[in-house]
Formats: sequence, structure tokens, C-alpha cells
Amino acid sequence: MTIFALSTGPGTSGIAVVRISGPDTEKIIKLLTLKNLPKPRKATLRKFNKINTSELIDEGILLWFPGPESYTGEDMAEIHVHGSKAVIESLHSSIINIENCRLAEPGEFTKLAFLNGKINLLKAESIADLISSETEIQRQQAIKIMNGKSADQFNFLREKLLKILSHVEAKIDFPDEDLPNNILDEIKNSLDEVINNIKKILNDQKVGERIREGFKIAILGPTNAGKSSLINHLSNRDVAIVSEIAGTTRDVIETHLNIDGYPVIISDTAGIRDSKDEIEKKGIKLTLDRAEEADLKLVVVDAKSPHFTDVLKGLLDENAILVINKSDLLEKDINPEIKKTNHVLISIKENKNIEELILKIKNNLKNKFFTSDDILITRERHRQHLQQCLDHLKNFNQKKEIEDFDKAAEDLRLATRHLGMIVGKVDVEEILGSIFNDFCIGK
Ligand SMILES: Nc1nc2c(ncn2[C@@H]2O[C@H](COP(=O)(O)OP(=O)(O)O)[C@@H](O)[C@H]2O)c(=O)[nH]1
Ligand SMILES: [Mg+2]
Repeated sequence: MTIFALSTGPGTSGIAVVRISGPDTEKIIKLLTLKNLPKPRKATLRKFNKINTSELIDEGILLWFPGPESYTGEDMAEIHVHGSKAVIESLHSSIINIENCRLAEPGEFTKLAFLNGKINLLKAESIADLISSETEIQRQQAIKIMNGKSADQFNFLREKLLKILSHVEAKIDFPDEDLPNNILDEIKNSLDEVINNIKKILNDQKVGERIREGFKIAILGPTNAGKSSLINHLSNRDVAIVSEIAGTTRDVIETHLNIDGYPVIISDTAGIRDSKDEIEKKGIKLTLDRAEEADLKLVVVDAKSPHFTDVLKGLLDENAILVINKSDLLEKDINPEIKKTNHVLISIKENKNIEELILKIKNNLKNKFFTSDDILITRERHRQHLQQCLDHLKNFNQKKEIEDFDKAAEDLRLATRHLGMIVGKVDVEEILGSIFNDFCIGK
């Protein structure tokens, strides 16, 4: 099957690129251009015609990438035409009428690249991350992974496990031969190294995932404190309804912000109060859930009536900033009790001290996004495989101690498999290869 798709964004543009991949690419190009193939990878001006009537569609650049030296590993071509809806439509309807051709599914070119061994899973994921990156820090993270840094590290750990596995398998195949002491030491040291490495990778405060998905800030507090006013002010638009009627916000309202390159998902929530209204009660339940999963809580209270219920006090932990709003209404100093606590006194109405609040938020972000070079996990999928790998290694350790090598080997195989699944490598042949490289079994 040969697939094709518009690879540039939809809508009007100077140039649009249609990509084709598959065994019939050559045929499609010849039918469209009524000429022979251009030189591989050389931009060539061509006229593109409707397939049956030979009527000119547009003139543009053709690039021919014979497989396997192409992105997908198959024969590929890129057609650069003018980016108009009608040109694209005409090109599409010409190609789709050719036998064995269809529109590509989302991500299908990259999936083919993975299936044909051109890229590993981590690279495929990071290409998707790069395409959807909205802030500088997201771009940097995607590029780092695309360059293979994480894959190298995971492969390195996996090689270590494969080597241990080859020793353990040899012991199973030749049970009468004792493993020499130096090999036992090697197994122990390698295993410790892998376990410690994985623990370190897992203990990353989820920075990679935060960067990819956005740092979660929840605006919380009693009704009418100015929470919705704050989300509108920070996002510079009216995302939430502001009203003096208490209990206006019921659903959680989310918006994406870019604060100094850090991606943030900020949510406005229903005000916390005792309510008899069923819908409002559900909203308050959602609020408390949000509070739990937030990376940072902005607890907003009214300067004139800063009542701290137990629920509010419970929210004010080390991941919270106390925001006292409506300073414009204060006739005298704020309550000395509050003055002692760490807080920011603002007035959204008069745009006072908001800068200080933003600075506090930024500092909090900076501390949490300590961008060390060791961040390797960007998705829950990676975390789960690593955790499962670690669990199996712990089981292996226990079974190995009681010399139950058969069962221990199975745990080790599973651990290796989980590591392999992160990068997309699960090949038993490699284990066999590793055995023969390391052991002179005939000896
Ligand atoms: N005086 C004053 N009123 C404010 C300020 N911020 C918000 N308000 C008003 O307080 C009321 C409740 O605001 P809203 O954002 O809907 O509060 P929420 O219930 O916490 O979401 C509205 O009438 C706002 O205009 C402020 O800084 N000063
Ligand atoms: Mg509100």
C-alpha cells in the first residue's frame, strides 16, 4: 500500500508539501509529471498534472527519495506546490484514484519509520513532542530525546541485563558447572548498578512529564475571592465568568500559559464553601481533586474577610502560595495573624502587586523544573516500564539467592523486556547473540 498526505499545516500558505511513501511512489510521480524520475534527493522543478486529463494542476518542486534511504525506509517523494486549498484538493483527488493508494493515518509516516527500523520508539515519540512543542523548554526536551540521549542510556542498562542473563542462562544449560566467582561478582555489581540507575531515573520529580504536559497550577479558595478574575488576568482573556454572585464557577476551567518558557496549565475552580446545591457540591469535589493533583496551588482569599476554614488551612502546604486579593478594599492593615504567614497581597481590580505574584510563581516553577541533564522520562509509559523492570529485578535478586535459577532467569527476561519496550526493542535473538559472544561453550 502506498500512502500520501499533506504534511504542512492546513489552510492557505506560500508552499504546501505533500508526502508519498510506498512501493507505488515511482508510478505516482510518473503519472503526475509524465516524465521520468528526477535524480534522488535533488530538488527538481516539475509540472504536476491531473492524472486522467493531463490538465496542469500546479508547478513546483519534486524530491525523490528512493528507499531505504528515506524517512520511512520505503520509496518516498515530496511534492512542493503552492499552498492553496484547491491545489491540494486537486492533487489529492488525482493520487487517491491510483490503485493501492490511500490517505495516510495520523503519524503513519513516523510509524513506518519505526517499523522499518529507521528510528526507535523514543525518537518517534520525541518527534511528536517536537511538533507539538509550544514553549522553548518543551522544544529543548524533545530535541534532547530525539538526539538519542535517553535511548543510549536505556540501551546501556539493557545491555547490562542481557549480559547477566547470558550468564544465568549458561548456568541453566550447564547446571553442573559452577559460575566462577568473578562472574558472580560481575552479576552482583552490574545488577546493583542497573537498579541504582533506574531508581535515580524514577526519582525525577516527574520533571520530564511536567515539561511535556505542562506544570499544573490550581487556583483555589472561597467563593467571591477573585479566583476567576485572577485566571482571566493571568491569561489576558476572559476564560472564566467573573461575577459578584457567589458560586458562579462550578466546573473546572483550564487554560494553557507560557510563563518564561515554562508550559503551565492553570485551572480556575469552584469556590469552596458549604453548599446545599448538588451541582455546586460536585464542582467543589472537582476543586478538591484538582488541589490534590496540582503542582502549585494559588489559594486566593478576600483581604477584608480572610476566613481560614479547615479546608483552606489544609490546602496551605509547601506547594501553595497564599494570595490575598482586593487590597483596594482594605482600610487598615491586614490582620496581624495573616501578616506573619508567607503571602502576596494583591488587587486584581487595581492591578497592584500582580508582578510580585508572578515572580513568586516563576520562582516556584524554576525550583520544580530543575533542568538537570538526567531527565529521561517524559511519559507515564516510560515510568511504568521502568517500575516493572525494577520490580522484576528485585524478584530476580531474591530467587537468585535461593539458587532458583530457572525462575530467576524468567524475572530477568521480563525486566529486560520492559526496558526494551521503552525504546521499542524486544528481540530474543539478541540474547542468543550475547550468549555466544561471551561464552566459549565448546570449551
Ligand atoms: N474590589 C475588588 N473587587 C474584586 C477584585 N478582584 C475581583 N473582584 C470582584 O469580586 C467579585 C468576585 O470575583 P470572581 O473573580 O468572580 O471571584 P471567584 O468567585 O473567586 O471566582 C467580582 O465582582 C469581581 O469583580 C479586587 O481586586 N478588588
Ligand atoms: Mg469563580
